[in-house]
Amino acid sequence: MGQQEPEQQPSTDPRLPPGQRPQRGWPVLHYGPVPRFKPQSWDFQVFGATADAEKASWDFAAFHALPKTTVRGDFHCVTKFSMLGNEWAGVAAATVLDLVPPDPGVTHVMVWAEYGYSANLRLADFADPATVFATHHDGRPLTLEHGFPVRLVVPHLYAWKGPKWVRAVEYMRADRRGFWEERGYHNLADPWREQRYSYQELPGDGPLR
Ligand SMILES: Nc1nc2c(c(=O)[nH]1)N[C@H]1C(S)=C(S)[C@@H](COP(=O)(O)O)O[C@H]1N2
Ligand SMILES: [Mo]
Repeated sequence: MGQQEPEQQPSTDPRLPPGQRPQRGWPVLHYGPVPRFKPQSWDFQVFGATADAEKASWDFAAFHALPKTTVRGDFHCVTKFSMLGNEWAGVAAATVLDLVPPDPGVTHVMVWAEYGYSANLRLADFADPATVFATHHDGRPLTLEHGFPVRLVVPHLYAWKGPKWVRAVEYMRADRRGFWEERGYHNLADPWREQRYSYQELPGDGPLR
């Protein structure tokens, strides 16, 4: 460690979780390359423990015909910047749960993106009314770098729980770690509890590693 963090002005904005600072502009942050969008082969799948044991899938047109919602939410990156007061439009995760009901034993979901990026969520976090498969930010379509055509946004959790370039949702009867959760990030990711790293996990916060 050695080096001290520079002293920071305490921010009084009540929307800022501990250790976060407000960010102007919108940085692009992800692991790996930006995937190409191929409209002909693009689909959005729901698989795993669905109520009828069938996989569901929407092509690009069908996905865009789903009922839309708009939510306001903050965006907290674990690297400590927060973007406050975003407007996200898209398909509510709750709508996906309505259209493709999970088996009653489902407790968690894995949200899958291009190139195998994934993030696991408790069913209650996924079902939150503000959790949205966003196609638009502040009235404008997402750019490729920010996840076009669809990214997940879970405003009450750190932003790594929101995969860009989403392709699938897997319903699960037990918890399993996603991409960053396997690489040292906290399984639950609540910014208000500063759940940044897996070494902070308490018994029951995540599956055994
Ligand atoms: N597919 C994919 N989604 C991802 C990531 C990634 O590496 N790959 N990084 C996450 C992290 S850590 C953050 S902070 C946000 C950043 O989103 P932005 O680039 O739109 O700011 O995307 C999240 N979604
Ligand atoms: Mo992040």
